[in-house]
Parts: sequence; structure tokens; C-alpha cells
Amino acid sequence: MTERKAGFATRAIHVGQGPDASTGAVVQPIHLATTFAQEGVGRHGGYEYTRSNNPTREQLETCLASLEGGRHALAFASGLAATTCAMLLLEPGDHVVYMEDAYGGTYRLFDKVMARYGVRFSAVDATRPGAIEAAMTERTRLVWIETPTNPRLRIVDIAAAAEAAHRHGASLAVDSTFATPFLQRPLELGADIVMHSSTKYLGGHSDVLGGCLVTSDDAVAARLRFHQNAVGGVPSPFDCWLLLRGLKTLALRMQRHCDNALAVARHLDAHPSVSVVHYPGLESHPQHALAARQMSGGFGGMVSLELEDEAAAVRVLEALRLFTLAESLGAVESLAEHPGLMTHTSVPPEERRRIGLGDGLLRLSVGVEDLDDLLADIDQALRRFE
Ligand code: P1T
Repeated sequence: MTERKAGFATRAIHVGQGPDASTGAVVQPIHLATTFAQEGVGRHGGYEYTRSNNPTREQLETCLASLEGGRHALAFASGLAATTCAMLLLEPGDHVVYMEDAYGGTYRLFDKVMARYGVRFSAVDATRPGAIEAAMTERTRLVWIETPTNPRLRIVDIAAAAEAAHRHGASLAVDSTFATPFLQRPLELGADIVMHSSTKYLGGHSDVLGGCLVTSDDAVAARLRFHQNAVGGVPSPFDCWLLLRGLKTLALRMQRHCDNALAVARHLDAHPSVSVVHYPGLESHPQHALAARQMSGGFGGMVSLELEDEAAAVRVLEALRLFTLAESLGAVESLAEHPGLMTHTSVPPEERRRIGLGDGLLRLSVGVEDLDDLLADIDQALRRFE
């Protein structure tokens, strides 16, 4: 008889955690030790040096693997450290096809760093059927998508991208930061690797930087694990502990983020000063049906909107009071920013224009505050145009 699998919220609280075996403490201790006593030369109980392995990091990785439905999870010091480790699976001359609308730092890592080591990249609009396959070459080893995308909230069909990648002997990696495993589990849809900036919803409180990779492929996991240790971009035990603490309320927070964001998106959609609202939960979103199919439980807490021009966008951003003007996203407090002037400055202006990242585009990370207060703040900021 197979054991019944516990639900998401239960696993977020219990997997890899539970009371401390030596004291019964309900909250696990933080293992700050950088090194571990060995019973004999080269004989130890699984831990030797914290860069290679650490009990607190292992608890976090066990919990993350369970939430994503993967066999292996690896934690890193930031989302970009995680992405870099995935890139180290490649060799000079290898080719990557990636979704053009991606976090600016991901673009910078591909274009300004990895390209120097002989890895070649092609940006495509992966929302268009056939676009990934059309860009693939003999040397394509990896397809990298983000969905929903940062900042345009476009949706890429994960199952179709996985089929396209696999047909050509490549792997599919999905940056699922905006969705979290509560809303979307790419491995179940055929992806080979899932990546998160855990700085965002997984941590949830704007107080810890982190990243992770999850896979069910044992051979890929072994190569990632080798590079995690060999390159060393690992998180501190304290950061791992903060992330475990954040994960315990992920399900609760995501429900509230989704409810608030949908209401904010509808409100903005009806506002005369707003030209376009991008939110996959709106029926008017071009990939709403796909989002409803591959996500469950909601459409996330990120909303972007377009105003007339850059001056209007800056005026509104500076008029918001409850939404803090800041980069980053995914925490309990609401944030707002201008992608073109803040998070995506490393994407060249002509490329920004090509992918539809306009000067009047604003991005909101809708927090878990009372909805009425968020709507009142948005209204007072937009009132400047009436
Ligand atoms: O910041 P870091 O933890 O290294 O994660 C990078 C990253 C990767 N992927 C996505 C989708 C992201 O949004 C980020 C980080 N993004 C921001 C800081 C931002 O404000 O968009």
C-alpha cells in the first residue's frame, strides 16, 4: 500500500523539519558550524564542510524538492547564483534558446558573462508556437524560459516547450519565480530543471537573498551538486533557516497575493488613465486560457500596467505611498517599480522596445495588505491625471 502524500501546506511546514531529535525543540536549530568533526580520516556522518553540505541547508533543500515534486533541490546564495550553476552544465560552443522577456539580470548573465565563455544565446518570443524549435541548432543544449515573465507577465506553454526541447535532445529549464511551486510545478509538465529566486515569494519578507534549482534527473543533479560545491555560491545557514521559516506560510501568502493582485488588476483595467494591464488572471490576457491550464490556485501577485509615457509612470510611482518604490518583489509588503529605469536597465533600449517593454510600463508586486488600502493608494496616485 502506498503512503498517502500530504498536501502542499502540510509539506511546507513539516518536510525536512519536524522537532529537533536531540532536544525536542519544535523549531529546528540553525547549524552555523562551517566544519564538522570526523570519526576517522575521511570518515564522517555526511557533513564535513559547510560549502559541501550543511544540516540547515539540507533541510531547506529537502523541503524545496518536496514542494516542487522533484527528487533533488540545491540551494544557492541568490537566484543568479542558481542560474549560473545551471549554465555550468554547458560547454563552449553550446547554444541556448531563451524567452526574450526575462529578468534583466538573467539577460545580463547570458549576454555579458556566459557569452564570453563561448556559449551562444538566441532570444525568442516563446509565446509563439514553433518559435523555440525554429531557433534551435545542432548545438542547442538548453531551452530557458521564464513563466510568467518578468515584467510583462507573459505565459509560456511549459509542456510544449519541453516537447520542443526534447525532440532536439535539449533540456528545458524554467524560471518559475513569479509562480512559486504553490501555483505551478514545471517538472510535472515535462521540464528538466526548475529555478527560483527564493529572494522573492519563497522567502516572502524582503530579508533574505537566495536561489534554488530542482530536478528529478539524478545525473543532472550530480553535475549541479559538483558545481555547487566547486564554485561555491551557497547560502549561509542563517539564510537557509529564514527561507524555511518563509516556506511555512507560502500557501497562505500566495492565496492572499493572488486575491489582492486579481482585484488590483481588475481595478486598474477599469481605470481611464491606464492604457493596458498585464495580468494572466484577466480574461483579456492573451494567454489567460493557457495560464488557467498550467497554473492552479491563482495567477500570482505580480501586475504590470502601461501609462501614457515615462513621465506619467515616474509621477505615479513617486506618488504611491503604501506601495514602496523599490526593486524586487514577492514579499508581504507591496512594491512598485519602473522596469525600464530600474530592474531591466541591462537590457539595451532597442531590445526593450522590440520585446514591448515600453517607457510607460510600471510593475507592481501586490502584497498581502488590506485590499481597500492598496486600491486607495493606487487611486490617489492615479488621480494626478484627472
Ligand atoms: O535577485 P536574485 O535572487 O539573484 O534573482 C534573480 C532573478 C531571477 N529570476 C527572476 C524572475 C527574478 O525576478 C530575479 C530577480 N528579480 C528582481 C530583483 C526584480 O526586481 O525583478
